[in-house]
Amino acid sequence: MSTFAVQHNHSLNPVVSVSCPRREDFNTIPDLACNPIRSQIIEAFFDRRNFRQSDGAGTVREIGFGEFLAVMSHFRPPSIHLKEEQREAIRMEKLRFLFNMHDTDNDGTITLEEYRHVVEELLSRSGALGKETAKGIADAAMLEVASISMGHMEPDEFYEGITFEHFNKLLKEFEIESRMNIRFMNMDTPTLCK
Ligand SMILES: [Ca+2]
Repeated sequence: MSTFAVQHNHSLNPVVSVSCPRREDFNTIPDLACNPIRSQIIEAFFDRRNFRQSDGAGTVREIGFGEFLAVMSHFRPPSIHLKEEQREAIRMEKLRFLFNMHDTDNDGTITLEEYRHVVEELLSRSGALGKETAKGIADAAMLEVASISMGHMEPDEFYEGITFEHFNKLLKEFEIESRMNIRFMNMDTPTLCK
């Protein structure tokens, strides 16, 4: 990735030269190649909703260093010294990030169509399952989500999709605040800075 070049001059003051990364730059990251939701992760970096300072929606073609850091900050592990309300705030922030990743049209609901798209992407990696199978799995999973979120539904009732409130409820047992993070271990500095 030749996106953010960091150099040091003789006085050890970092000189950061930045070129704005685009989607194609992220496609060249080897560690992302095998990630089943690679396209969603890449798209998240270009989604205005994840820039913190921005109240706009929609996507951008390229991002600056500030936006890159803002998106990366959603993956920071929580400190062990957090108060309960701080931990909850981080949890909600990470949940919102994940929710936005699936609610691609930003209408506040993950519809069956949006959910099918994610499941198809996930299963297409295996190569063994066709589109119809993926659709069947997504539909069955959505039906279960509907029954958890809504309880009893009348036969003529229609489940519009997963709202953020449902999403939070579905993942209440999952410690997203400590699980959704990127840890930089055994980092090869030259690789990062080339
Ligand atoms: Ca939506």
